[in-house]
Amino acid sequence: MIQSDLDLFGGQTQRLASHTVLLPGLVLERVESLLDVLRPVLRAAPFRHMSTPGGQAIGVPVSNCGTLGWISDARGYRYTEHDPLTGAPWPALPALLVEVAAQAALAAGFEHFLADTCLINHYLPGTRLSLHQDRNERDFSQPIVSISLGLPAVFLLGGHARNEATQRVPLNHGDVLVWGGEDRLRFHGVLPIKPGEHPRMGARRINLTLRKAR
Ligand code: MD3
Ligand code: FE
Repeated sequence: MIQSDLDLFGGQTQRLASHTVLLPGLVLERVESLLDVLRPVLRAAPFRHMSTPGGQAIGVPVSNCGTLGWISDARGYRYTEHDPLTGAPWPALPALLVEVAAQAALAAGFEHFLADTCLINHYLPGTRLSLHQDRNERDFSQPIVSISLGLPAVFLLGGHARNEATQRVPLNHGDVLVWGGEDRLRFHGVLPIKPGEHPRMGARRINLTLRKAR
């Protein structure tokens, strides 16, 4: 996609850090198609709560699709080939998600991005995601692509140490965020979602993160 296409149904591309790019509204016209491919995935692998290795509940229910899925339990944070809830392989990663991820990555300057997993996060009003790094993927030179659907969120973009200052970045329905390179291991989180009702998604936010885990 070229810049002028982006402007037709999204806002201006915003560079938030050297290798972090916000593509406002990039998937707005493909939301229905995205929801169509997510429905069967979530039927086969429903959202579920996970706990940290220390035994604390994680506030954001998750699911996955792809050859691997991210999980957390007493044994740690990791990727598995099977859904621990059903024992079945994770549902296949829909081609549409792979395509959108590659397109967004390219628009952010990362060529040939081939996602093999999608982590699906479910937020209700009041849900937050505390500051963390994403370190379970094998190759940190690969970018991550995040798609936001539903209620708006304020995303916290930190530095390479937990105590560094954070930028607050609003993320809205249809926005896509891509980060990689030297930003890949930045600390990040999500402030508590404000109460509200999204006209298409209701009182929830769904975030898709497309990754190459292996
Ligand atoms: C990281 N999800 O699943 S994605 C996660 O909105 C996760 O559900 C959040 O963090 C969510 O691990 C945030 C967005 C994001 C954006 C830019 C980043 C994460 C980033 C820049 C650097 C590092
Ligand atoms: Fe993360």
